[in-house]
Amino acid sequence: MKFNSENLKIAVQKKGRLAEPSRQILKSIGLDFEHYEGRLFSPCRNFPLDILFLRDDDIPEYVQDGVTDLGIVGLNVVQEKAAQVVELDPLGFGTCTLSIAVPRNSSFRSVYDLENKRIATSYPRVLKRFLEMKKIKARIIEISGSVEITPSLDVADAICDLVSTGSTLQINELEPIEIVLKSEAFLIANPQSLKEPKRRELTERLRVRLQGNLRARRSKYVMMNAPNEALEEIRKILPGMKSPTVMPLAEKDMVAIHSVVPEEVFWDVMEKLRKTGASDILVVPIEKMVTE
Ligand code: PRT
Ligand code: ZN
Repeated sequence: MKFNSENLKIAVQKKGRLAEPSRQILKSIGLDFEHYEGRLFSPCRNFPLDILFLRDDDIPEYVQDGVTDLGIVGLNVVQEKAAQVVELDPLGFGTCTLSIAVPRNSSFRSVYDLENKRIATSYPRVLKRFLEMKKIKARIIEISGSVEITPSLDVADAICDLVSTGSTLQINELEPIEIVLKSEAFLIANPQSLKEPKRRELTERLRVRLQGNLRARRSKYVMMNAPNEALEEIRKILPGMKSPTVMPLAEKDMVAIHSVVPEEVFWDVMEKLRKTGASDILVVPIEKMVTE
């Protein structure tokens, strides 16, 4: 297998939390590539793209140095490495927060109570910046793993670690008191590569596809029947998007209305629609969505 220098290159996590969803999102935008354990590199069969499988910690630097044009990695890692890369798009997976947590039985209530205390973390740079911003002087203890056990070992008074479900904190009798960073997987790019017309064009093609997928995932396709006279009101309720599709029904004075509704306002819109007399509301997931 040969590395093709003409091809665009993207680095994704080899093994870990972001590995499967990263490969999944690339497959979902129609890229055809092989993957099996131990493989470090895969060319796409149907797009001029090579995929490199790396440790997530190395991805920001590889992208910064131009070894790859693009990367998929948690924002937390990008910020901690302070790499010179462009944060292009959030990808909607790997969501977590980098949070400060304290022992549940401690007297610490806010981050200001941690003045002159010890905070253990694997994210010293991000934490340092945060504490400086808040003008809090605390000792940062850099730990590479199992940060959550440090308070019980009296190595630290508090921790600053990634949290998703919060169950790790709970098991260790810790409670979060402050969010330092909200993170999710990001598409990042090498700034130089974005300036080269050919590479930029390929990157944009990938981004359009990714956006199409993300938008689809964040929206639902809604179909309903409604009395003719409710149409105006329904139009006002259906948010943004293009105007809805309206079709006459066999039943007199009734129409079928189809529209796309963003996930975040979905229930709100549903409740309002029902009040207008809309009935037989059917909601289906959207697989892809390309607008403009
Ligand atoms: O081997 P490599 O260096 O590539 O991987 P890694 O072990 O450094 O990272 P990995 O695979 O654990 O995580 C990769 C990325 O996933 C992180 O950089 C984050 O961007 C993202 N992510 C999302 C998380 C979590 N959620 C998460 N919960 N990374 C780690 N965790 C930890 C958390 O700190 C806790 O210890 O998982 C544990 C369970 O969390 P709770 O809150 O669900 O209990
Ligand atoms: Zn890592």
